[in-house]
Parts: sequence; structure tokens; C-alpha cells
Amino acid sequence: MTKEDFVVKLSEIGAIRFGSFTLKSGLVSPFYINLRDVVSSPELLDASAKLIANECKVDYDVVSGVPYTALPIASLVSAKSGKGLIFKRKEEKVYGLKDSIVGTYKPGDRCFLIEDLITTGESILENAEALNAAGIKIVHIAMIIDRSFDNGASLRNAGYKYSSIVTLKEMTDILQKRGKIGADEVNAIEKFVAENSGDVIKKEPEIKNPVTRKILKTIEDKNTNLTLSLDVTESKEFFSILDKTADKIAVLKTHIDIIDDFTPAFIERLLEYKEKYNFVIFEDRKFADIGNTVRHQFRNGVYKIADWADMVTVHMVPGPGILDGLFGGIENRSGLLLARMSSKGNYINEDYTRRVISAGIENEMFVSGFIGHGSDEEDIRRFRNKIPSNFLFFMPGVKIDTASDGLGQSYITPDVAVKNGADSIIVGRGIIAAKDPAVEADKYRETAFTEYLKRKKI
Ligand code: 5BU
Repeated sequence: MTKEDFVVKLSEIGAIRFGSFTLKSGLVSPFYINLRDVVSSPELLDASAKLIANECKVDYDVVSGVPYTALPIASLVSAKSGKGLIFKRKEEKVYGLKDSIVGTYKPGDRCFLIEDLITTGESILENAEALNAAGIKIVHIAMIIDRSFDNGASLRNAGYKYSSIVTLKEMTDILQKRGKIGADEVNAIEKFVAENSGDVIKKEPEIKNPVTRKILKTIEDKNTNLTLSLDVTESKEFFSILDKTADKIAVLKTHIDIIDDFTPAFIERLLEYKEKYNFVIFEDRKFADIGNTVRHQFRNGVYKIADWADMVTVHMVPGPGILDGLFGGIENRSGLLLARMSSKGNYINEDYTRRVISAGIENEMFVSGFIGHGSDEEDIRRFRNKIPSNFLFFMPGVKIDTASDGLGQSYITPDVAVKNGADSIIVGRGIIAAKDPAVEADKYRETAFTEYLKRKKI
């Protein structure tokens, strides 16, 4: 079947319709595409598989399809090409990332990934990432119809090669030529696409959260994006290291509950340093209970964290209600959500990461950004790409010497962390366990800030 006949047949089975359709977003669209019914037409299914197989011009070891519609197409491509089929299950198992891929493959396998339709590119990217995370290399992505409002920029920016049987424009041209639609319909479609593409192409969002703004201003004012994790257990040592490093950091991260000789005077002194050296205080408390409990844990007890910490870490396991509990009704306090952790074998999976980021985006006034990490440069970049630019990405597990600590911490070097998207590096033992914390803090500051400036210029 030719491409032209294929498109006409799609419109005949109602997979492409013209008229007036209210989309999920509330927009009224002059066309609607749903390729679901292709799977019930043996003729169209076979044609889809043949046409899509032609899109991939490079060798591959495995073929994959995005469930549900593209999966039967991918199985036909698999049967025809003699390459095995794998796919990411739609309902992700909560345990273990590896289980999210069904089928057999080897790390390093080259994969041809198939999708039916892309609009924002989100679901294809999610699939590609899951395959990448399993060590599979995507060599080509092909789809039946590319109706992406951003001309595939999301896929290209993520570094993927892709093609489609037809683009929206080619599709309307074919249908107009075959007399299936008139010039008025074509004009309406072009107008709709032109008017709405801006909504999908990312605009630089304005930063509304006051703590986020304060952090960015501190970074600029002090020429440093270093967060010092001052994990020592005695106040004397704490302030002795702070004396040597306070002018080199934008953010000071504390674990207040490890200070053996804590008294309220510790906080008074800490706030004097903050006043004198201008840094943001970040208590790495990792709240993880129901809203009512975290509210007390944040505001009451011995430490009264809300009185002095600008920012705290939050686990989103209890659901978004935790954010209201923590930050509802108070000002100039904000959360960093744990979207990924740096400890080896942690149970966070990509589905969880995505949900945490969505919850953050929906609660900008309560959330300054996300804690994240990655296995390598590409993995860090993929994580960063999920985070809008009005949110910050803090990365712990950063050290110049990346040998593990024997307790499961994994390390990334400061330049790699920032180059690939971290806004601030969180450094603990790399500085505090050094012979001269001042010299070491300078090294980290210099490397991280140089990369930060390079990235901001792009
Ligand atoms: P280190 O000495 O640089 O390894 O200390 C890292 C700090 O960051 C330490 O206080 C941890 O509690 C904290 N941390 C982390 O290492 N990894 C994570 O995923 C998160 C926090 Br969240």
C-alpha cells in the first residue's frame, strides 16, 4: 500500500476526523486523530508495519513499540525483520526498574522504537528513557503520524533520531489532493496549529517562589553555586568549618539532629553567620509523614525548623498533602523534593520520579526544586530535561574523588554534575573531611561555578 492510500484508508476508518473536537486541554480542535482502530484492520495493521519498517535505515537488534497501539505494529515488524520484540509495560511494577521491560535483551542492544502518534513527545520519551535505563540504545524512533506542535524538538533535544510515515502537513496535503477535505479545512488546521504551537514550545517561565529567587540571587551575588553539607556532630567543629567556608557557599545544608551538643544558642549563632555571610539555610530533614504530623515536626519540637531553615527536603511518598502540611500558611519557606537519590540500590523508579516532579510543578509556591542524581552524563541530562527552568536541581553525591564511601553513596564529579544540569552541587565529605576545607571549598566552587556560567550563557 502506498503512503497516500494508507492515509486515505485511515480517514475512511475514522482514525483521522475533521470537524470540531474539544480536547482534554479545553482547546477546540478542527481535527482529531486516534489510531487505536488500526489494530482491528488487518490491512492497515500490515501496511503500518511495512511503512514504518522502511523508516529505520540503520541496523538494530531489537524492536519495541509503545503500548498499546504501537505494540501490535511492533510485533509485526519483529516478525518480518526477525528481530526480537521488547516493550516497556504500561503499568509499571513498583519494585525494580529492570522489571519494567518485558522481553529479552542485552545491555548495549540497538533498538528501533515505534509509536503511533506524537503530540508533545512525552510518552515516547518516557519509553525511550526506560529502555535507556535498561542499557538499551535507541537507534531510531518512527511513528505513523507526527503531529508534534514543536516539530519534534523534544525528541531531537533529547538526542534521538526520528521520522514518521507522514507529518500533519503531509497528511492534510494527501487528503486534500484526494478530495477528502477542502481548502477551508486545511486552512482551519493550519491556523489551529500556528496558534497553539506556542503553548507546547517551552517559554521561559517566571520564577514565583521567593526562596528560589533568593537562592538564584545569592548564587549571582556571591559567584558560587556550592551547597555545603556540614555533616559534623559537634557545634565547635561545625562553626570552625563554617568560618573557613561561609564566604564560598550559596547554601548551607544542615542535619540539625546529628549535633550532639545542640541548644537553641546553636540556632542563634547560625543565624548570625547567615546574616554576616548571606547564605540560604537548607535543613535536610527529609520529611515523610502525613500533613498534620510533618506540620508539627517542622514547626515544633526541640529544633523548630520552620523558624530558621529557608528550605527543607521532602519525600513525596505520603502524596502531595505533605506540602500543604509543611508550607501551608507560612511564608518564605520552601521544599526540595526528593525525585532521585544518590544511594546505590535505592527503590525510587522513573515513574515515581516523574510523579514527584509533577507534584512539584503543581505546587510552585511550596517547592523550589528537586534533589536528583544520575548514573552518567546522559542520565543526568535526561533527569534535568524533566525539570522546568523555574525549578532548581540540587545534586548530592558530588566529589572530586568519586570512590564510594563503603556505605552505598555514589559520587559524580562537580563539573559533570553542573555541566549536565545541576544548579547546585551538594558537597559534604569532599570538603569537610579535607585537610583544608577552605582550599577544598574553593576548588569545588570554582569548578561548579565555571560550568554554571557556561550553561547559563547557552
Ligand atoms: P557527602 O559527604 O558529600 O557524601 O554528603 C552528602 C550529603 O547529602 C549528606 O548529608 C546526605 O545526607 C545528603 N544526601 C545524599 O547524599 N544523597 C541523597 O540522595 C540525598 C541527600 Br536526598
